[in-house]
Amino acid sequence: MAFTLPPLPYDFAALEPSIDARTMEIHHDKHHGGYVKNLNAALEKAPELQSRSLDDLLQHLDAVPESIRTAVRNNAGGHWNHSMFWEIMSPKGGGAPTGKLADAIKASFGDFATFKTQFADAAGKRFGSGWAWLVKDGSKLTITSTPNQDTPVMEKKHPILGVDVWEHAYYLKYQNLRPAYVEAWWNVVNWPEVGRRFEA
Ligand code: MN3
Repeated sequence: MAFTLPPLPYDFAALEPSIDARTMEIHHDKHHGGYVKNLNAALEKAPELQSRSLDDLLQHLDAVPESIRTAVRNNAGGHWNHSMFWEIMSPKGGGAPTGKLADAIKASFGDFATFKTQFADAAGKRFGSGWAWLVKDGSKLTITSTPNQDTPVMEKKHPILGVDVWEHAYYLKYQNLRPAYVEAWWNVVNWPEVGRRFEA
């Protein structure tokens, strides 16, 4: 069965002013839509893989024929990463995590402010296009980053929060000012959803 583009769980303008409506529209419809379309096109050349889940494809890229492996890596990664990205943002976002997630952040980083500084640092230092991640590792949390559309899922890890630092995620509003985008992005982080993913 072909992969499909999930609808945004809110309007394009819902994350204003942190993320502008035009960026959200292009990002979801054109960029994420493109990953889904290109993933399906690549898998037409390997029908035996079409029933695999996204996680399964990403965790076993060595089982993908070499002729389409890069296309599957980039586009399955892009589909996975963006599907989570829309969910971990909300017009009612921002603030701080609570419950078990808050406890885990404290245990892993000392306090929430230190976590935010380290996460923003990982986002800022990712050279070129990519993502910064908060990854669940047992009861611990770690911060990492990946280039392009690579995802911690490829290493069988469990990302619970990620920020897209491709220029397409912020250039219309923030131009080259990635740190300003990341600073504003905290205002739309959907902590209850991140907490749900942590406890899943
Ligand atoms: Mn993107």
